[in-house]
Amino acid sequence: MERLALLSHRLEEDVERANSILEQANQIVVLTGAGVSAESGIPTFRGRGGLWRSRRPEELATPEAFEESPELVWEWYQWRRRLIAECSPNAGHQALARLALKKDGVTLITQNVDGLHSRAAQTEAKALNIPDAQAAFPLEVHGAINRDRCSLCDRLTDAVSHFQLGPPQCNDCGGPLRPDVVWFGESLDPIIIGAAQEAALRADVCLVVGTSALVHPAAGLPSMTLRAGGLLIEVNLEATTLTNQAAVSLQGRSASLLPRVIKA
Ligand code: BV8
Ligand code: ZN
Repeated sequence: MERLALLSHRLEEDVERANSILEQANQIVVLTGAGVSAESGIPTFRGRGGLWRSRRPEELATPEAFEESPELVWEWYQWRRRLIAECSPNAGHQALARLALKKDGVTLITQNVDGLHSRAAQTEAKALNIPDAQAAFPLEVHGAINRDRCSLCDRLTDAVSHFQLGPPQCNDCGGPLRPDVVWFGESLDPIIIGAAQEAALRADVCLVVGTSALVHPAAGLPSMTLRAGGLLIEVNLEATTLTNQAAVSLQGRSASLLPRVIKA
């Protein structure tokens, strides 16, 4: 019992330290990964039950895979869209939205394509009676699964909701539609990743939550804050390559830790 009490006391101290670092910071950048959405029921990629456990990313999340087997890739995204449609933002998304709505100088950046941060932004802005939720909408560096993009003319449309065997055709040019996400081997939108890198460079603190920090260039953002003299706070279920560079590393579930760290 003694050891458990000691561990939870230490965690409480770390939560307090993280909270005071955030309170004193002028510029905060937040980077989230699949771990933030795990407690909403959306599988992560590399952890237990992760999406890449049963399939290899190269088979499904690359332009070559889409070229090779458009039906398989399209079906996989349809399956993920249906799953995400049943899920809601959790207390971690809500705490981050409140932080961004109530404190100046906060930039949310997400690798997730599930749109849960944006949904939390809208519900929290309403709950706080803040007319404009914009401040809590994240930079979605890997795109958004609920948007389709034409592979030929880049026309954007809301994701097709009815079941469709294989990718639908673009109404403008007849090209095959694809989810508007960034696949491996594809460049990120230079405006979005540029804004994210600028925010990381000017941040006093980078709060990194629920990411294995393996996928670049997004995974390089926390190091940009560190190199520019900022601090790192990590919230994750397990240790990552960033853990030993963190001023505070909180090991645990983001949906329970974030509301305690942010207390906004
Ligand atoms: C690029 C959208 C320039 C799709 C994703 C060879 C050829 C080409 C490129 C490369 C190459 N070698 C390396 C590269 C670069 C490559 C890369 O980084 N590869 C890695 C894997 C080595 N990057 C790219 O290709 C990028 N583009 O570099 O362009 C270029 C162009 C041409 C040629 C060369 C370079 C594009 C990368 C974007 C890929 N798209 N997603 C889709 O989602 O369908 S990436 C995918 O991984 C997701 O977006 C996800 O967000 C991202 C990162 O994963 P995580 O979010 O970290 O999730 P993960 O499961 O890994 O970890 C979850 C963590 O949460 C764990 O630590 C777990 O412990 C924790 N956790 C779990 N539960 C909880 C929790 N924590 C707290 N609470 C909980 N409850
Ligand atoms: Zn088109």
